[in-house]
Amino acid sequence: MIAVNQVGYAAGSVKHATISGGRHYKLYNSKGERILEGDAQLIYDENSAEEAGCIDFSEVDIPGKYYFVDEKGQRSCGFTIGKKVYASLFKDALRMYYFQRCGMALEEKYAGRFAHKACHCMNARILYSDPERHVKLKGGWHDAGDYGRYVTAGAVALAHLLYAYALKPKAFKLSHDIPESGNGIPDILNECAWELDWMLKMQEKDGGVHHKATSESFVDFVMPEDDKLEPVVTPVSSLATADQAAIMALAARLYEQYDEKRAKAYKKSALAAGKWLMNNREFIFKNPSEIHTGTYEDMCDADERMWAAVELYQLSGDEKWIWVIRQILELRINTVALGWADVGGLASMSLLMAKKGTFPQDLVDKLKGSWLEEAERLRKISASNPYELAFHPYNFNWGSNMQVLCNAMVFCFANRLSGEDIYLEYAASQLDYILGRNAMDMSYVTGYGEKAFKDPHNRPTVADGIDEPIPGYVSGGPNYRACDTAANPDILKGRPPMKWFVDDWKSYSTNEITIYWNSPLVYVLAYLTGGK
Ligand code: 9MR
Ligand code: 9MR
Ligand code: ZN
Repeated sequence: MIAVNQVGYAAGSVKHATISGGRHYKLYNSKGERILEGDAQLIYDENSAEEAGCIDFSEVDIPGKYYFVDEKGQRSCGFTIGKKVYASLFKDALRMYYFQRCGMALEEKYAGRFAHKACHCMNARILYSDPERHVKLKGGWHDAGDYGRYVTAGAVALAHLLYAYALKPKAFKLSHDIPESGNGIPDILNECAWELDWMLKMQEKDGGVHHKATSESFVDFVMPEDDKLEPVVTPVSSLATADQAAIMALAARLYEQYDEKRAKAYKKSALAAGKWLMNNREFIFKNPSEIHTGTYEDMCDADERMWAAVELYQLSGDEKWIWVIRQILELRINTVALGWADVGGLASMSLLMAKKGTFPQDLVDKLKGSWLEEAERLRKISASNPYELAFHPYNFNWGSNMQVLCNAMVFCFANRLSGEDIYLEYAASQLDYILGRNAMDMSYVTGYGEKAFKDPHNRPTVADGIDEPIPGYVSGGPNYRACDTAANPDILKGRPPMKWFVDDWKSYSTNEITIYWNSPLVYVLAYLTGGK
């Protein structure tokens, strides 16, 4: 088998594919002309439990369509070499957020055949603090294949999107074809405002932010407008409050130029959350026993607090936040992680993006050092296996594709810090994996690739009666600890970690979709295509 990036390779870039089950390969163009032929060197790959090798065909650079054939005569998926191979993928990866919008009818004009009525417009009940109190809570993005709305998950998705925008604004000049398009504000900001404005409603007057709003249990597989279960707002958590402080402070900076009113509201929210954090130093999080939806539980809020401090310092210039950063760094938290549970990497990224002189130089040096160390660690792992994936078998957890893409983010940002192009090559090899250069021979983005996954654990996709899924959604990916009825040790026994995946909507632990699995893809595509 020869596994390729099924979407394609950018002209002028390094181009790699992975061969297994034999070493001889031939490359053909769309006219059936043989362009290249050779033998790869095979080595054992622990992630796929196969002998496999890397094919370097970078010399082939004429725009067009191609495919490989292996020594058994098996044809690979087709792929393109071209200048703008990721343009349409990038747009659909962003339009995903429009499709996740809650509280708004998705009109045919923008949503096509996936249009549906407005959902979850009823008031929500506040749990514990004031059971009689009901609040207006329209808006936000559905978290995933379920209809929950979670502050911490939302903040992290927003962070990937907004830091990408801050780093590579040129990549975001495109219209998303959403209702706000053409209003003079970049569509990435239009889209993110849908979530940010909802997050404002999750905040109490004292600055504390409620952790999430979901029904008590997951609803069946119905369209969102048919979900009549009452939304319940769970208690304030320090995790949500710190994430809110950070993301609102960032948003206040980015929206100022375009939308003063919003920027002001975001600033107010960030400062109130910051005040709450200083008044509530001890860790607080409670997952109510009557709520059975996703918990996003996280035992440590130090990394969230550090991210908040980094952003609040840039917003307010208040020196106490430098003191907080120093205190937290004493705890030796992970300062490179970019997922929903550990956000230390978001703190570092923000601090390292700030203008020279903003933060004390010793902090800059320290965080830059850890970042480049992590990039080197990941580079060595990638360089040692034929898929050039920065993964060991134990990395295949729930949402492994997010980790793959977050590793690509680490490479991208390491390129910014060091100027070394080698990191771009490794960012691209992680992207290759997502788009088909993997042992499943599968593209993990709906609608993109000859063998793209089709059957996500996504309520609208199952309930809408349309065969095809909405394009541009990233799957969670192989999960060696899968625990659902379609993927579990009884069914997948003996499979290697890289193949512990089924394209079946019933497999929520391998094949769901989420807002924070698309966002690192957006970041990576923006970085790789957004120019200098
Ligand atoms: O649909 C739910 C999905 O969004 C969650 O990620 C997942 C894990 O919390 O749970 C899914 O719901 C399942 C529930 O946990 C168990 N019964 C079957 C539900 C739907 O497949
Ligand atoms: O993405 C989350 C993953 O890292 C966890 O292992 C998993 C189990 O706790 O939960 C995932 O988050 C789900 C959330 O709880 C509910 N909405 C769907 C999310 C993706 O499956
Ligand atoms: Zn909704």
